[in-house]
Amino acid sequence: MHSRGFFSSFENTDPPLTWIDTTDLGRDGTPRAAGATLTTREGRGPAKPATAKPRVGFTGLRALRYAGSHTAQGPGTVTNKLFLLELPITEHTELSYVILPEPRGDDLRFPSTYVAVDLAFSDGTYLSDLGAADQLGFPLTARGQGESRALTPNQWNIRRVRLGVAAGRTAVRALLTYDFPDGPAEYAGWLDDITITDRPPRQPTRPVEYVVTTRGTDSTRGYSRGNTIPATAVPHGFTFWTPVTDAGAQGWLYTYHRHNNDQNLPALEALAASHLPSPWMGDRQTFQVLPSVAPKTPSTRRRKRKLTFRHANEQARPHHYRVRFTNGVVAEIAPADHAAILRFTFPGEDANLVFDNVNRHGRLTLDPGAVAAVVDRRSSLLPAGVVAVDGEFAAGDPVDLIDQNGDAVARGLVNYDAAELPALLGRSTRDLAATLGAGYDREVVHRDDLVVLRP
Ligand SMILES: [Ca+2]
Repeated sequence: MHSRGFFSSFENTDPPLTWIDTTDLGRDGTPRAAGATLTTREGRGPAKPATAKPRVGFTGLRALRYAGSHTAQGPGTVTNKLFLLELPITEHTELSYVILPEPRGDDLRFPSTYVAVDLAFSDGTYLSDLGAADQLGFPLTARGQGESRALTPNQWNIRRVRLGVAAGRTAVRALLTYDFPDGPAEYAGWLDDITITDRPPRQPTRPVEYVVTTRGTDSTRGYSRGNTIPATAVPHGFTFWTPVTDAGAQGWLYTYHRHNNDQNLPALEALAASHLPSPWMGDRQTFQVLPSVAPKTPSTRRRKRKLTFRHANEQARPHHYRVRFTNGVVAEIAPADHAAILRFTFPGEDANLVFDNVNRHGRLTLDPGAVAAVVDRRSSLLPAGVVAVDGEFAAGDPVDLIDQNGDAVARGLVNYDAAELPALLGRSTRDLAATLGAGYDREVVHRDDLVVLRP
């Protein structure tokens, strides 16, 4: 905690809970609980969230677990204290948090949503007494949040509340309250990223500034929250331009949270042109580019080249996409009617761009001798040097030539259909011509149709 604000994501580097499983005391010194219990402690995050990555927080690796039993018939309420604060509130102070209420059994009253963060002030008042409302206009009280029906169970929901109603007071405790009118019930969920900070209201001057294009991307095949991509595009433009978290996909190009890495960070594998009408329809044609600060020649492999970032460092607008990766590189996209302008800002001397596309047509794996022939001697690729064939392609299609580590070393136009090649592998052109006929002495990829990717 410092004087200018408060933040905890319940990570090892954040302020720890001041109190674990501890009921708040009222002004008269009695525990603020009636007919319900509540435990509040740090944990690993939800086990089976609908679209988020499981067993991590919304950010970071940890979150606050809340869980309790409502034993009374009719109303029950309980308030736990979480953090000790000493925080003056101004007209611009904002409280925010993310909350994931878990469904309990098949209880469609969703008692887990009747939960809200509250603040106790030094004058003995509570935020929940002051008529504060969340960003949707619903009361920021536990009862008001549940009755709003606006908290989606099993999803991370953000709640923002401007604290101007409490300006001039000093927050001394952060609290969590459950308040449900119709017990008995069981309830539980997760809380993360409690933030109290001065945030002057933003005043958008143009309609596009109201739009966040990543909205709708926290989707899976099983649960759509929009199934969108964060496209930058001009109205009726010829192409979309989008960041891509799975550069091997032609459907779900960008996943907001679920495919985060071990540190719960998202990563981009490309910035791409797209015509995607829907993830169920799939894209057609692709063009991908990604900056790299790898010294010498960067790896083209998706898992090696991808760059992590935080959504907080991502501005996703219809007219401008900008992300600052954790390695300091900044990538930006501004769309035009038939193309886009991309700008990359590198922190140091090593500055590369990796170009790629989603290639489902074919990959030929080369033995080391063939890699040397193609890369070092710029020779044509012959059947004898190919050890494996992957994918679907016809003669004339582009294919990737990869080494036995899986790295693409060249790309070229293949002279055979995929179905023809397996019978030819490892055999000399002379042998093939003798046994299969004159047409089979041709190269797999002619040197004139090759682009070497590795110098
Ligand atoms: Ca966290």
